[in-house]
Amino acid sequence: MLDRRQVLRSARNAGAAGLGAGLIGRSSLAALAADTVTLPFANGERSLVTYPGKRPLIELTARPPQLETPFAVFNEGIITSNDAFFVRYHLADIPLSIDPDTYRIDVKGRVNTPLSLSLQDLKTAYDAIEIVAVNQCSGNSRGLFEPRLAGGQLANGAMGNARWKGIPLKAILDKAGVQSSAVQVAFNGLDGPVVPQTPDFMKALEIDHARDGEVMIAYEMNGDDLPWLNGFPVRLIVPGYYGTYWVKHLNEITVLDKPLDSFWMTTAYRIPANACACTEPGKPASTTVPIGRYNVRSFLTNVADGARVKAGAELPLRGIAFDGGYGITDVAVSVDGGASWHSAELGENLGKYSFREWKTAVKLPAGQHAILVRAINRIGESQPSEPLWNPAGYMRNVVETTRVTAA
Ligand SMILES: Nc1nc2c(c(=O)[nH]1)N[C@H]1C(S)=C(S)[C@@H](COP(=O)(O)O)O[C@H]1N2
Ligand SMILES: [Mo]
Repeated sequence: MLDRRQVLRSARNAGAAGLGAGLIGRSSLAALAADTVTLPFANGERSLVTYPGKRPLIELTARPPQLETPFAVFNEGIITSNDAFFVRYHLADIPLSIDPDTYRIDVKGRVNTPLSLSLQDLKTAYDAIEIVAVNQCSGNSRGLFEPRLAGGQLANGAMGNARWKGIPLKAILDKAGVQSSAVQVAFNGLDGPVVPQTPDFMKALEIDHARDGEVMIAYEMNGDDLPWLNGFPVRLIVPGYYGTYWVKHLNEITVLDKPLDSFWMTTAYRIPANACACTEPGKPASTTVPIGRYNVRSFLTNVADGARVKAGAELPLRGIAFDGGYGITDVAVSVDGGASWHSAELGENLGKYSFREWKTAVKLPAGQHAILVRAINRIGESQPSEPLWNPAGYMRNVVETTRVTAA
């Protein structure tokens, strides 16, 4: 199944031969483009860099590579191209060479029959499924928080929407036979810390979630192999849930009879345990829970903040909206500061985990205007008009405002 052509194709995706040599540092791996961009917050100057298999993307860090998608990409369509998809890693020891022929995923722990699956097994012994789903980092838009806080200073480009093909995690767990003592399933990938003091990146899902039939092990993204930096050759897809659970270069699945005791579950990626997942700015949360589903977000993609538009003329507006898997039912636009809203037309429905396109048009008289966009999902959740705050800078979803001058 995995023939030479495919292997070559994945090598090409990953930047041809010599991956190892190339992936070591920015100086050798990423061609530094002359271009820079300035994200809309203090210290927002960034380089655009080109990694193997990627077009120029916004560099957050070089070691490990962390790349943000330039926002204009989201106006190209509701599927985010593989070469434009953002990249997030925690640990600098990322895999530099992977042999698809010997790659194995171990399934172990509280199972009746431990498994060691090859890519060939995954692709041939199980029925494939496809889901279009948004992958969004918990800290997407963190740089826009006020007061500012620590962590990757991202604008709105740490998200993307792709068609994932793979097999349901449930199929593998059923094959292995989950024991009745199971409470969680833990996931580990090939990357690791540079120093042993740093905790390895591991995540876990509750056993019922892991077996819901939608959580999947993906080996294709938008009809091609996964890009190297997005988890080649396989990653976990957790539809509707923040990217932190979407473990890349997945090679270990462990069924646990007690909750995973990992820094990345017990300390990091936790949100205040209240309805808004928020605290008073600057204040810690008294109790926290692991981050879960996406809240509702919507963006205008065809008009940039600060744009000049023609006064009195029809101004077409379009953009994207998504949520944690209930599905977007309405997107509305306001040009009077939120006093009145009018609903946009929704585009093709690629499923409840996908970006949903929206379109409408407005006419603006000469002067300064603010275009507000707000979405609502099937269970009536929407977006706050004032930003919420939490100590880790997660889950930003304020109603977005785009300022334009009509003349
Ligand atoms: N192996 C591995 N998987 C990982 C991570 C990581 O550091 N290592 N980071 C997670 C986080 S926090 C996010 S947001 C997503 C980002 O996916 P991407 O890099 O494909 O965009 O990967 C997740 N999976
Ligand atoms: Mo993330």
